[in-house]
Amino acid sequence: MTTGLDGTPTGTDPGAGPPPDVALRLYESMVLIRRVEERLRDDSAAGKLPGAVHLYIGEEAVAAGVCAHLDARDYATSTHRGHGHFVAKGGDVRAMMAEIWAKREGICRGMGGSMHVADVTKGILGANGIVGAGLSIATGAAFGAKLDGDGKVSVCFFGDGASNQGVLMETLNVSTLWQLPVIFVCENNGFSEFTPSSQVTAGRIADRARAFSMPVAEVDGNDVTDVWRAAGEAIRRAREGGGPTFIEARTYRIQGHFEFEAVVLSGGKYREQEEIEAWRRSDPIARFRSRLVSSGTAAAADLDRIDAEALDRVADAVAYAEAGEPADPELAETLMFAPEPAEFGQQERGV
Ligand SMILES: Cc1ncc(C[n+]2csc(CCOP(=O)(O)OP(=O)(O)O)c2C)c(N)n1
Repeated sequence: MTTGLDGTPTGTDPGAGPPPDVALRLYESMVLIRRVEERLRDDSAAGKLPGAVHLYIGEEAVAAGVCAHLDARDYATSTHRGHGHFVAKGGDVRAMMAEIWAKREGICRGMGGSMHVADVTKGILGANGIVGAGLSIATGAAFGAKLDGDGKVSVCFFGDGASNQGVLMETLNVSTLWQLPVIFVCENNGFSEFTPSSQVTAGRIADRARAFSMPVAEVDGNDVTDVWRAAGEAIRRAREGGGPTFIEARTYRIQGHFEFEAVVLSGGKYREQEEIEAWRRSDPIARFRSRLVSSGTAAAADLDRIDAEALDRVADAVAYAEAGEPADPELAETLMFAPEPAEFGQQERGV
């Protein structure tokens, strides 16, 4: 529920859910992300991937619920756990997979890998290995959007760990002051790497935004309807010139911080198996699926078809990535620096 500064509801109808066509798209988006991540989990375990992957399994409702309100002209910034945001924002799954496999066909020509998937043509301003870096990028993009004056918005996905970075205070401040069309989406999954939030995070994360007089929504991040509703209100307000909103989505990551974390932990543990199992019972996809079926919004067979299509798309993307050419190491030098503006035009035209 969205609340104003005094904690009173700001007018969202708590009963209003997505219309059936949107509900099916939300389901489709979550399932596609899940199948991508499961395949990456398996390929990582099989030693097929060239680098580490941070998986989003269990958190899909946040990306899906927010991005359902965005189109390609809107901006989104992401984190090291960024595949879900890329997919939900409409990124090309084949090109993302090829990127993760470090192939020339990758969306960044194989030079960025899992933690840097980006497609500026779709407003996907990039996953980012620097915790909290997306905050300033998204706020800058929102400043540009405000200057353009055409109703674009900018969304920043970040973790609870990033909420302790100083840049959050700077971006909350300036975005409120200048009433920028930015939506801060904190994915509070309870951990920063192997450290529980309770050990490093003082106070309530959403209170950081309240201190700047920003509207706040605290939502169940495993309930895609809840996320969708709060994001819809925030994005509508931003498009209409009403300034920023802060959404804190409580969720949980089912996989480790990254695949192979067991190697780093060497026998140690930072959470109990029972806790993981409890959150599995609150799986966002299973919850939404049973609601869709019990409400008569969709037949189980329709959802099964969506599941099968997602599996096919992922298999196709992996086959494309596997068949690709290895990234060209020489590009590491030429792509390191942005070309001079004049040169840039020529490069873009292939001169
Ligand atoms: C500026 C910076 N500090 C530290 C790190 C190391 N690091 C990588 S991921 C991570 C935890 C991030 O936690 P959170 O923001 O909650 O995201 P989550 O992994 O839970 O999705 C840390 C500390 C980093 N990449 N960048």
